[in-house]
Amino acid sequence: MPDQALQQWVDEVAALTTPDNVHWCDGTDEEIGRLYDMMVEDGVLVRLDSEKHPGSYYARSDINDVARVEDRTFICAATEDEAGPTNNWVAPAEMHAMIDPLFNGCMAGRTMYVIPYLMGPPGSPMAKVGVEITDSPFVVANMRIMTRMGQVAVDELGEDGDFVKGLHSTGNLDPEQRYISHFPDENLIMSFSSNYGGNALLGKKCFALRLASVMARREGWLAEHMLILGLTDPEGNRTFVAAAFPSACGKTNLAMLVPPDSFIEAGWKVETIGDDIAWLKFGDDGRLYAVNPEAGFFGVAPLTSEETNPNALASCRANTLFTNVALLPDNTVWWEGLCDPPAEATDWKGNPWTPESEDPAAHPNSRFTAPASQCPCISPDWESPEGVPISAIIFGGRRSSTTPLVYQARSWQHGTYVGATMTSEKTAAAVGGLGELRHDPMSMLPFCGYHMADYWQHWLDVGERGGDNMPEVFHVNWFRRDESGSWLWPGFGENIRVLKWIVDRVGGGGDAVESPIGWLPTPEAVGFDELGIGDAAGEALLEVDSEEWLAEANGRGEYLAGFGEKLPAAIREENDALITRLQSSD
Ligand code: GTP
Ligand code: SPV
Ligand code: MN
Repeated sequence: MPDQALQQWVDEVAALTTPDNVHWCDGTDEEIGRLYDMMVEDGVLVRLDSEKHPGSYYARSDINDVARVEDRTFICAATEDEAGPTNNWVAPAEMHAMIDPLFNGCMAGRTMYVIPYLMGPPGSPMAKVGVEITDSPFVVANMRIMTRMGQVAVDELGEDGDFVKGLHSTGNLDPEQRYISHFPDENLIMSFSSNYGGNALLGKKCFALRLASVMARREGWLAEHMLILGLTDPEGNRTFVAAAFPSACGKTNLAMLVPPDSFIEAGWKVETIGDDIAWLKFGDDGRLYAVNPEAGFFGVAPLTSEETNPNALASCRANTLFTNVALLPDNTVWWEGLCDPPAEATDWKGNPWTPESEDPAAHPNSRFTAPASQCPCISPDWESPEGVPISAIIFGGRRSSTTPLVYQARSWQHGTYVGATMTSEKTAAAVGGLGELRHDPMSMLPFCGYHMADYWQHWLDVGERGGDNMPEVFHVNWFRRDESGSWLWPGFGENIRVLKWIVDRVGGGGDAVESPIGWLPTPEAVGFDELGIGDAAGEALLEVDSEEWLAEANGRGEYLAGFGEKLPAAIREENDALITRLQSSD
């Protein structure tokens, strides 16, 4: 007997969208096998080589449907003030009047799939149920990898449980009719005319961040755009950290980092809990514990290689969906940076491609959808119902100048300010403005479901509650460049040197020098010598230029002032204090 409210909603949606059939997804192998066969037959998917990529498929999207669309993403809170200045707001009734008609009869001739899914580990007090209704079998296949779909969710829901409603239709993929709308007061998401990840897999950013952030504020926890990893030192001490970097700024890579040989030999080990989203809640001991609400990785393909991220490659060898990469004649896939270019390929648009072609073969935001359980370094605790205790929170952006490799905030309040004033260069994960520097607080600019200044206050409140048990806060930047435009820092596996310093600091060690922006490591503490990073590059990596930083802080002051009365005084005071420290450091 399904949940009554669910049955009623499904009936209502079917009456509105008039599908030919309604199919309740059970998430079994047989079901997904049939769907894959059907999609291959219909030409929606290509079945990949059964030895090199067993159980895996290749898809090309519409060429106008390759990334999140932030300008068409809406938070339909009751008032504009609740949504805040960083979100697009339309009143709920007005949005319904605009988009409900788009769903009118939109599934005629199609099958309507009802997908019950669980976000969070089964049996976890943090887990929450969603139901996505979609007319796209491609979305069903992705959701089956990214979430725990079927019976496990139905069981959790019971006969009268709460669930988040997500209504999705492919529509006609017209970008002008594309709407990703959130109704926090109705626990409802409505998504029309896109099949792309963050726009269409409604458990991910729409539920687990935008709606969950609203719930988290109400219930006293945090829903964050963060990876979660565990680091074991040679003595066997295990430390867990969570890190918030904006889209396509290195979360998946850091989450499954392979340490350089010298670190492996010394006994360092990295384990992955999550690569994109963390739900953090206080445990009985007063510490913050994190769970990964997802069950899969929706990872950026380009530049993923045996050298940069072997664990991601291993994760997406089998049972994976590849979207908008290049297809090779032997039914395998390729993307820029994977290995030497093939002599010929079919590019992401379906055109013949050779190494002489001008455009890339894979779209810069091409992705793999792969089960997290296939990651060689997945943590034995990745599905732990209570989550893992977090000792450090790391913010990070993509900055070619100004921001040093790593620094430690002075306190939780200062760390909240550091997160609130993050800036990063835009990437291909969202449509528009590639490379443009923008403020992206806590890497949640596109994902916070309410007023950003209220969200900062919530961070401060959580910090008050946690007191001395709160994690230490850090900021990293892997992307600083020299004058010729080359990366100053090798990144990837070598990032463990920065993680090691962070863990040392959390444990009360780690050589550090105070600077106006916070604590910086000494060059030795992050291994510049061993890496052959010379004095000039080393200085540039750890430089805090007072003039540049004064300009930065003044810019932040203007940005913060834009939040008006809701801006927490503590955040403004932190910026003022930074300016004072910079002025007296000359
Ligand atoms: P989303 O899935 O969009 O949230 O992205 P993400 O934050 O998980 O980013 P991901 O790890 O997929 O990395 C995005 C891009 O940054 C890839 O092309 C990586 O190769 C590149 N990248 C990741 N880590 C590093 C690093 O340490 N140094 C450099 N130079 N590039 C990196
Ligand atoms: C991101 O853009 O941050 C992603 C991909 O992780 S999406 O699922 O589209 O949000
Ligand atoms: Mn992301």
